[in-house]
Amino acid sequence: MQYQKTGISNQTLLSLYERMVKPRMVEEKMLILLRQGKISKWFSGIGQEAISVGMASALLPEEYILPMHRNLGVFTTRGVPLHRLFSQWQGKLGGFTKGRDRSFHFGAQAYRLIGMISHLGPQLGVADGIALADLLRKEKKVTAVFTGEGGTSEGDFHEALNIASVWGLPVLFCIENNGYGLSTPTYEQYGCEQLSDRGLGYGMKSYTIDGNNILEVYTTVLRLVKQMREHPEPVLLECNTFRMRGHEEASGTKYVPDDLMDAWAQKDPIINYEAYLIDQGLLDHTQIKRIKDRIETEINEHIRLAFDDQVPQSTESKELKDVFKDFVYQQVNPNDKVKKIRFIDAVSDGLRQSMVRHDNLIIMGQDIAEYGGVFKITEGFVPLFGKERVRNTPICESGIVGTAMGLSIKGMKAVVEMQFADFVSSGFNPIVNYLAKSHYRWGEKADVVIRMPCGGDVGAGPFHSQTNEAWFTKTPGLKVVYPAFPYDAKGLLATAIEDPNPVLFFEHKALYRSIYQEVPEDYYTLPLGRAKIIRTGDALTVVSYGAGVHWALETLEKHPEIEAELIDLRTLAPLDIDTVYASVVKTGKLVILQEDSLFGGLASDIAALVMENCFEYLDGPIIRVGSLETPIPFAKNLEDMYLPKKRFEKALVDLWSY
Ligand SMILES: Cc1ncc(C[n+]2csc(CCOP(=O)(O)OP(=O)(O)O)c2C)c(N)n1
Repeated sequence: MQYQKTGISNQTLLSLYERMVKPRMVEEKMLILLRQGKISKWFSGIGQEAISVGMASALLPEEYILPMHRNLGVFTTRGVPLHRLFSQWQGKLGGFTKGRDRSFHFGAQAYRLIGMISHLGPQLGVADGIALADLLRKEKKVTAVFTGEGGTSEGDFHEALNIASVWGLPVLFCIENNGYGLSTPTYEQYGCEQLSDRGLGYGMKSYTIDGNNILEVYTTVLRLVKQMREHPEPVLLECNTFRMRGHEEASGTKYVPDDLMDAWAQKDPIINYEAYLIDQGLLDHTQIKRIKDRIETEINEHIRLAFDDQVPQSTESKELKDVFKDFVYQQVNPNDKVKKIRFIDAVSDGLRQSMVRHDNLIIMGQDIAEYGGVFKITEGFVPLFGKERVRNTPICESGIVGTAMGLSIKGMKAVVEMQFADFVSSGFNPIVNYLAKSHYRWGEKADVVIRMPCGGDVGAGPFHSQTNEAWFTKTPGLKVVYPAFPYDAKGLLATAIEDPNPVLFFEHKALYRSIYQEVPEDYYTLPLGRAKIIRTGDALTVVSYGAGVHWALETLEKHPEIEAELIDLRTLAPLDIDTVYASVVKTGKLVILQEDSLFGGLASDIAALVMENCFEYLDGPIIRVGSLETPIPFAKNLEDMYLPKKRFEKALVDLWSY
């Protein structure tokens, strides 16, 4: 191995050595603990230390790094106390996740480290968001993010690199190419010669370097980040290395040819560097022993601390409370001035006034800038707020949701417009796995609102008509808002943006231009989690939300003989079930109308809750009404048959006369 130490002080040369030895020794200790059953799983980075250490040593402490499961050296180089890592791996209280997540699945803002989620790719987009925040604040910083070569096959890799390229974000994308993704060799993972070749396709600089050569990694990264701080742009850096142990310890390395293993053993980053330093007269065996003794003492002391650490004790209510960041709702009352506007104007006003109120709010979406979005919600925003805050995105829902998370990590707020709610499926993973779980896992908020133009009755067929709220109400950690009226839409959107937790904000397209209301001109808020009784009655209770509320109103107008109480849920998570209970206690009958196809939707859960909690007050079966269990058809007559309006009328009359 060729080392070039030009320009590096002897002190740095030695510290790079010690920084590599430390994670190696920690790992060796962990392998013993693993065999003793004292930790649950281990993903080894033995043989890959030069990449973690070189990268973390070249970056400034205030620059963010997003490491993976083989980057222990990033954590140790950043100075994370070992006992906290040991506690983390044992699920103890002194770790980073209160025992809620394992291994390297955590972040630590104090160390500017943002950990991975199991799905590998999503953190690449998060790095974009962090870098975007730095760029917007004119902080000359670089963000570094890791991926294995396996992770480069995920769409998230493509999306994140493309976003960074289009937006000129100073992200250093580091591919740790260690030969295997679990058991998959590189030739079954990708077809290009080397992964850095992909840089050309993204219009970015890219390099392949020897990832086992600490000085090559360190000096290359040092050079790159210096340029990137001054001239923000992404760089793709492929570091060739090898995975010397199994994917995780239990799975072994049987599928790796022996000669490959032997060849890479010769290239061990620590043994070679140690020999070099000795050869240069910078290190001798006494010093090596002293360094290793010091590290061993530290490891042993910290292991003791972790063993003495407590296992987390909790209660159901504490666990539930930690799913969301505390948010104290502030009521903002408007003055009396109102104007009659459409639903769509209310959403637009709410968004615009939030942009004025929060100068850290960024909105992102396809075609939302000069074009104003396909529904024109953001029309006229660019002259008011500029293109830095009103951002057109490439077509990359997953990457943009990740970017929004990155902005939040840096203390900003983000609103993402899905062009149609249907397309959220392309950004589903980061929403339900990253945003939803972050606060519970490691206490990090996700200050992101995802706007969802949704719903049928617009003749738009299977991919532009879905109302997919149930995909999200199922997932703890997400708030779901679904207004039916302009007044609610404006006030609830304002609150959703104030709230530091992730909110899915559903806007029914059929209501956009058909529903008018007198709405305060000023900024105001409305609390999440409160249903509204639209009309009172004693005969039965109708519960609905979104367009369903309007269908229920129309139907009830046709049947003045039915004195129904109509509840508009307005927010689905948190769900104001108490208002439903109180009404059912009064009326004894309940019909729930949802636009979504029936099975597994809100109506089913509300029916179950009412049955469990109000059984003795019921005077009839709880009736759920929803759409057919088919995709949403295009032709008007078919869509009419699919939607539940007619079935609702029959159910209403039947239950009333039951
Ligand atoms: C989306 C997703 N698919 C599959 C897996 C299972 N899995 C975990 S790690 C891994 C291999 C990753 O390979 P690579 O990105 O090269 O990183 P390495 O483990 O080699 O460091 C796989 C398949 C996963 N975690 N997430």
